[in-house]
Amino acid sequence: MSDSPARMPDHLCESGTVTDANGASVLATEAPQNRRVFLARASALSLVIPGMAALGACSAPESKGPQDTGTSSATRKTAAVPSREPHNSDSRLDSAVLKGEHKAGTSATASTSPPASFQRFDPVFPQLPVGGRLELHWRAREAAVRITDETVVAAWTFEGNVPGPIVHCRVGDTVDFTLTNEVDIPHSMDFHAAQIDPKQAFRSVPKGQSVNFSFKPKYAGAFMYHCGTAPVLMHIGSGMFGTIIVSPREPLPPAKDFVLVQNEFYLADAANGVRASDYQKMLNTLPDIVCFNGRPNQYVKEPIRVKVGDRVRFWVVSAGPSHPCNFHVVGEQFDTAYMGAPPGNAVRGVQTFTVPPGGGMVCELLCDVPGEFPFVNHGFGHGQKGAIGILLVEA
Ligand SMILES: [Cu+2]
Repeated sequence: MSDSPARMPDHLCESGTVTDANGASVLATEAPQNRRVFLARASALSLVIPGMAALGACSAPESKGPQDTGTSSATRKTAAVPSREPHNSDSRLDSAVLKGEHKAGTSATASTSPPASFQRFDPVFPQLPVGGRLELHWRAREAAVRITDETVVAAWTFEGNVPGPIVHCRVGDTVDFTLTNEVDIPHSMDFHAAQIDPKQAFRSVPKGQSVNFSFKPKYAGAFMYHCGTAPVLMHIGSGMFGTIIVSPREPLPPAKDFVLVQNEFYLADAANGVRASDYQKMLNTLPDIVCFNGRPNQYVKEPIRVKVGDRVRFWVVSAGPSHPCNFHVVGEQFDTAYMGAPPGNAVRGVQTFTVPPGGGMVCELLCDVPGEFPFVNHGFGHGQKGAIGILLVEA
């Protein structure tokens, strides 16, 4: 893309001045120019991640290290490369650590060998913690994750998988969480189930450092967690997301519970058998793959099995980063869907329930007919890209 004024629309000159229909100058808003500058930077950098694009977006490389408070604006102005000042368009939480030095060549492509075989992601969540307390110590690290027999993704992960581990607790339990960052790019953790000062708890940490915080979930439901380091789009889009299930204090009706977190993959061509994420594709919001629990069509290949008479409860999260999940089970209806924290706000007789990106919904159906019931994102442009599975109801 050219940044030349000659190629720009006539009404927008280089200075960002906008003219009206009569040629009179009117005050330009900042947004178009900021967007144009961003796109110019994006085209100047290789926006395939992990790699220089990630570094450009996440760091101020002229800075010397975590203790460096930054360089002068004069230094930045004389830099030969496009400006890489942090542009926290998605988050204002991490400017304190974005001045660290982050080296190139940190991608999983370079440092990790592909996993030997495909592994189905188990949609069943763990038992409740004993004593109402959950202590988690996770690592942010890079990993090559095989999402189909043919496709290996170079991912940024919590604990080496996409999605990250399923967390399960109850309303009022204490979740004590520590994240240690093992890689050069800063990372962080944002639990949607927490009410907490995000500037402290969700702050980014550089390599070798940890962040710790605890919280007591106030509401039941299916909640997303994700890395909140700017640009958030890149960190979620590269695999740093998952689900925390918060059960209510009073048990819900007995059911077979399953977690489905939908996400999109935006992938570059394979290099050495591994596909990196493509940030420009993320910005264009046209995914290559949309899927449940990080692997397209995995529950077609190996269905979720229940029995006639079972109540099935789906805890559905859309991690995005950009698209909703229009959740539908073919040949079934949700007898109950919860608009908010279950068991409150129950809606009866729902055919399709939309889960927005960054949201989670709980829906139940009673399996009184045997058969194979496809569960899909009924936005079929996305269902077709892998957001489909089979609920097998056996007699
Ligand atoms: Cu991250």
